[in-house]
Amino acid sequence: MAGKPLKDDVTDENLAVGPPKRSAGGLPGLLASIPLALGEMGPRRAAGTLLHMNQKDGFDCMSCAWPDPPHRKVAEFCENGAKAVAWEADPLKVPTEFWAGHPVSELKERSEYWLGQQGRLVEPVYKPPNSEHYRPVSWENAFGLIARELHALASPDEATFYTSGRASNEVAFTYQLFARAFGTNNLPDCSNMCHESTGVAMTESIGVGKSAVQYEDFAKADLIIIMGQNPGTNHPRMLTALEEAKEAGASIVAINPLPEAGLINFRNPQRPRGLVGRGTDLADAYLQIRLAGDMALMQAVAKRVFEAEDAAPGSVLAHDFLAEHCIGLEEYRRHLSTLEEADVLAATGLDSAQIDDLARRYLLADRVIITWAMGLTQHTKAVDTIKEIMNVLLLRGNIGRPGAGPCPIRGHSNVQGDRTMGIWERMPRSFMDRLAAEFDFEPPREHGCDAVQSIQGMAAGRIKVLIALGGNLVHAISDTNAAQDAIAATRLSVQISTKLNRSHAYTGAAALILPTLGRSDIDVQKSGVQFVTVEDTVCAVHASQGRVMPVSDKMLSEVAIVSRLARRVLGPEHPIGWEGFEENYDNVREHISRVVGGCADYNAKVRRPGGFVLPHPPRDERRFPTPSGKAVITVNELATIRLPKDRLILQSLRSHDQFNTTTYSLNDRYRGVHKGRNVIFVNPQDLAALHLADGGYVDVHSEAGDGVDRVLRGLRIISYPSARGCAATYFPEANVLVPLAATAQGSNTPVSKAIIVRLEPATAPGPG
Ligand SMILES: Nc1nc2c(c(=O)[nH]1)N[C@H]1C(S)=C(S)[C@@H](COP(=O)(O)OP(=O)(O)OC[C@H]3O[C@@H](n4cnc5c(=O)[nH]c(N)nc54)[C@H](O)[C@@H]3O)O[C@H]1N2
Ligand SMILES: Nc1nc2c(c(=O)[nH]1)N[C@H]1C(S)=C(S)[C@@H](COP(=O)(O)OP(=O)(O)OC[C@H]3O[C@@H](n4cnc5c(=O)[nH]c(N)nc54)[C@H](O)[C@@H]3O)O[C@H]1N2
Ligand code: SF4
Ligand SMILES: [Mo]
Repeated sequence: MAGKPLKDDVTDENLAVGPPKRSAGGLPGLLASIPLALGEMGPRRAAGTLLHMNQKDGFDCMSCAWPDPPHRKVAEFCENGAKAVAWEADPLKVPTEFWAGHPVSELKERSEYWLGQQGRLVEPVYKPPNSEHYRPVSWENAFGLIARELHALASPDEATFYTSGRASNEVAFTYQLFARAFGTNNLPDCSNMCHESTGVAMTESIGVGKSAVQYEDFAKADLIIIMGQNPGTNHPRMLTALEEAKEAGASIVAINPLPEAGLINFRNPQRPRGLVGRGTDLADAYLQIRLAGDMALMQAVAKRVFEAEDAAPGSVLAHDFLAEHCIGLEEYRRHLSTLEEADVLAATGLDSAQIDDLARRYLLADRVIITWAMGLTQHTKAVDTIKEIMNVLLLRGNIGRPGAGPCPIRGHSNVQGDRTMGIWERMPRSFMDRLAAEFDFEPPREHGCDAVQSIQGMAAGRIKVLIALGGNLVHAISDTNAAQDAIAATRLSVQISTKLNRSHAYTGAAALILPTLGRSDIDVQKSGVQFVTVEDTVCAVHASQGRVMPVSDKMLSEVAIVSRLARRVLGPEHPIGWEGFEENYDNVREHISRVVGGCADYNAKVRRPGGFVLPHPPRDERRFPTPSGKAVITVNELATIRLPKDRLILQSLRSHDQFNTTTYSLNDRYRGVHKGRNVIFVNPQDLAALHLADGGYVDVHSEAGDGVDRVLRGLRIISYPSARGCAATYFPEANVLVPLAATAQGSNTPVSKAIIVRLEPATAPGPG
């Protein structure tokens, strides 16, 4: 067996808990990334890889969707970007003997950490029905097996085609085209579990579901409000942009139930002062709001804006902007006049003075940016909450001018691009019309299934084949046990993956794993070395070219896999030029330039250093492509979660050393947790009220009211200064607690941040 010895599976026996940090970055951040990269890749591979990351001629960091600054430094990556590339560029390969030695029954018992440590997947493998073992299979046979199952379906809608947001624009376009040429719009993606609420809300409010802010706007803002987001861990280089904004005079307000280190203070590892000094204090005000309290907070701010206008008529609202560009102002004003401060205080857990202060800052600022991520999108009322953010911004014209606007910060590095390319179960008619014209076929017009609906479809026997372009659906979706059963009921599950995860253990009756090149790998096709393109969270599109020698020549690129699969399934005579797609990705991009809005001249524009920025009518020209042609100020009924006695609201979130379902290590440095993940963070006053104590162990039961006892056992309690009544634990483990049907209204996103739970002393105390 080649490579380093296998690391043992992980346990929580060495769990160590210290106080939470009050600063992010600095020397520990810098030092944390380097040994990891060296350890996984070795010094030569590590240096060659890291220095190409996020450079104009290199590859885009595969981790988060934060943009690259216009002027790049030599080392343009962060600690978590380094971890992501070290994980992907791992020279260790899963050896052929692995499959005979490890039945799926055993893989099911392994942690994500262990699975990820087995190295890169390098050969296609097949698990036949009624077998516990995968075995190597040729690429040709693998495609043949998939074609056979797809052809056996009574309708194309009996298959679902999942995508995770690391896929490039080129493969995303090819994949959606394949699914639609096959005949289905079942194109669920990770976005369904992520920023779907953002897309729905912003499209209704302003006609575009993406950030109206660009990188340069941060340094021009007077006020930046960061809601429901932990950038110190999940978008680390955003802290550099915030530091620059701060130096240019912006004030920053953080709204978060947890005191997150990265929002409090930043020690920029690229500056001497950041390495040895005390860094930059970021948040000028920190509102430790209750989970799901944000809608009430935004309404309370808006109400104060109206009161200020009443006190000084004509001087507070953006009257010209509102008259020319918006509808709904008067209904909104009337609606807010009935808002009760007591309800706001109950929902937010804040006091009036804190809200007055936020409103005062908002009114003093000429240019305001509001950013958000999963803390807002994964709630029952997520869509309405985000529409309230849009309302607040519209009242003072904070959109379509420098230094101002809504700025949802997306998750996966290319999740936004995948949507632009057509990965969506509900693409608009205009896209489908262009697709039909370009390829001379009639794509299906009925909307397809999203991620939750796909699992429900599998459980009900309506969906029989799952194909997944990356990701780890079974562990990322809510209701883990139900999801496992649903996938087990399918005839075939196919995972196109770089590394092992639980979706390779919890499979359909038959299963295939197709190993693929990652973002950092050099990709050579018939026409030569290829590059791909990606879109970041601020709509900037640019090229990404792998720089690392692939560990095996048996892996195929994602574009090659999807093109070959399409040819095999649709037949060699199929009129779409799949073969050409694989030979030269320019051929895919030619089609993109004609089908995807804003992408004319795509091949030329993505070859410019730094790429280009997609058009965004509200941002560029204050044009709002809604049905009325105006930005819509919306009326949303306030809903407050009323907690039954002795219950808590639980959110599930990311540790510092994980990427979604991938665990890099068991540490969560900023929250003071080392060598363990089975923990629950609870406010000390809540602990006292519940007669529980720090260091004890609890079973966490979720109270969905549907008669199912969903429980996560043996979590170690950490007394933690979270907002009252609001606890936290890690995703993906927490997914066992979230019923599949518990989703956000309007977006169907699982409510991963608002699970009502009961804590009981652990039935089997200690690490379980
Ligand atoms: N290193 C690393 N980077 C990542 C990822 C990763 O796993 N690891 N994942 C990527 C992906 S796909 C995504 S979507 C993003 C996720 O980025 P984040 O949204 O930052 O991720 P979470 O860890 O879910 O953190 C949610 C934050 O919102 C707060 N919060 C929770 N509920 C509420 C609420 O009701 N109101 C308010 N105001 N705050 C709330 C939590 O306390 C926490 O600080 O990160 C991306 N980047
Ligand atoms: N409870 C709870 N659940 C959540 C969330 C939460 O906050 N709480 N967050 C949700 C969010 S925001 C998201 S985005 C989803 C994430 O859901 P997914 O995107 O499905 O999950 P990931 O863990 O990002 O997928 C990781 C896997 O992708 C594969 N992979 C990595 N790189 C590549 C590549 O280049 N190509 C291919 N083909 N495969 C690759 C690897 O095999 C790896 O194991 O989870 C959601 N689920
Ligand atoms: S901020 Fe995100 S995209 Fe940038 S280097 Fe860090 S992890 Fe990668
Ligand atoms: Mo995400």
